Amino acid sequence: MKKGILYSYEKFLPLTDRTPRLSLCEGDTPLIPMGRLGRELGIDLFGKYDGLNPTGSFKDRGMVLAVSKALEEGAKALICASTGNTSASAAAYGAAAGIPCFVLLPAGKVARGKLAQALIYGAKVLAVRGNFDIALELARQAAKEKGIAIVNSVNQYRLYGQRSASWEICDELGSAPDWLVLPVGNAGNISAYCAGFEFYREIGRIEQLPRLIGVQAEGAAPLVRGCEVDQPETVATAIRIGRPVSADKARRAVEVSNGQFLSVSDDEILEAQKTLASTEGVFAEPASCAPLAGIIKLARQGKLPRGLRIVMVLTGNGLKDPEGAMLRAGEPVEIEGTSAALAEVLGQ
Ligand code: AN7
Repeated sequence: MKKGILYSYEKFLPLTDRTPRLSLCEGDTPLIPMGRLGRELGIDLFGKYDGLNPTGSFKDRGMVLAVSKALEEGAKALICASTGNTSASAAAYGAAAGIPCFVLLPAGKVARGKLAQALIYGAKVLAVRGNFDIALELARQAAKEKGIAIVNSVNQYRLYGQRSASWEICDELGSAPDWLVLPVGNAGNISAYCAGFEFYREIGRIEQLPRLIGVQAEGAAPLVRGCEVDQPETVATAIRIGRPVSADKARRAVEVSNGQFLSVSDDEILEAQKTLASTEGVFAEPASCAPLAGIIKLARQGKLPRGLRIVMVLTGNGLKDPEGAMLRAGEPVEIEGTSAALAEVLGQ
């Protein structure tokens, strides 16, 4: 059987006979039981490790469909703005599809690994002097004027493909979790999860929606604050977004699922990243650790009911942003190349 979400969820996606079936074998990512952290927090905790997708983030789920549909519609080029992961994914699928890809990034604010990806996949990479929100505005205008396919989440197929993550979770657990906790930047993913769960409820695969808990970084928390943020700032550069395109859909997702938005500080994010890696052996990028930071914060406030089954979405791989991780990881211990020096450190 061929792999990738256009195969595994063919029936649930808007495909036609003329849609090319691109695949980099995206999706089917592990749902990792996190027993040590779960016991500490008094919950049944899982991490949906979407950092194991082909380009290292959940974006591949939507990109494979968006690029396949763009090909079906005769597109000759792709364009997107990105905080990093969308550009890596667009560049990879553009390469696989054999069409050029233009990406607009906020200059100096994209993790090195993501930048390396977009470049090596052969995209035309433009560093825009301005933040993501400005870059997206430029990309939308250019797409309209030049007739290039935009593959940001304003492209409906992106969110459609991203629904696949919610289906995988339900298929594996046999039901919906009690809570689903995920980072929120441009607010597309939380909207996609909601639509995915609603669809599964409609066709009788699950009985009720999980509570959707959207976690933002304090310096880029328009949905928590209820107003746009002109100069978003956070160490979690993936979610350094002040004007989320899917804000309305995300608000609705939280409302219908009886969920909530909350924010965590950069310090809490980096601490959660270290905790996740050193307690469970899973390395996720800073934005992807906002959910764990949020869960820990709720536990400290006495707002985390015991015994819940909670899935947190680990949206991106930690290897994308070594500099972010090194802020908390510390430095190696340097020793002389002698067995005496080693023995001293080992203490035996
Ligand atoms: C690791 O790549 O917006 O709320 O341009 O890379 O759906 O935006 C990335 C977002 C969470 C937030 N985690 O998801 C981009 C971009 C990671 C991310 C998000 C992003 P949305």
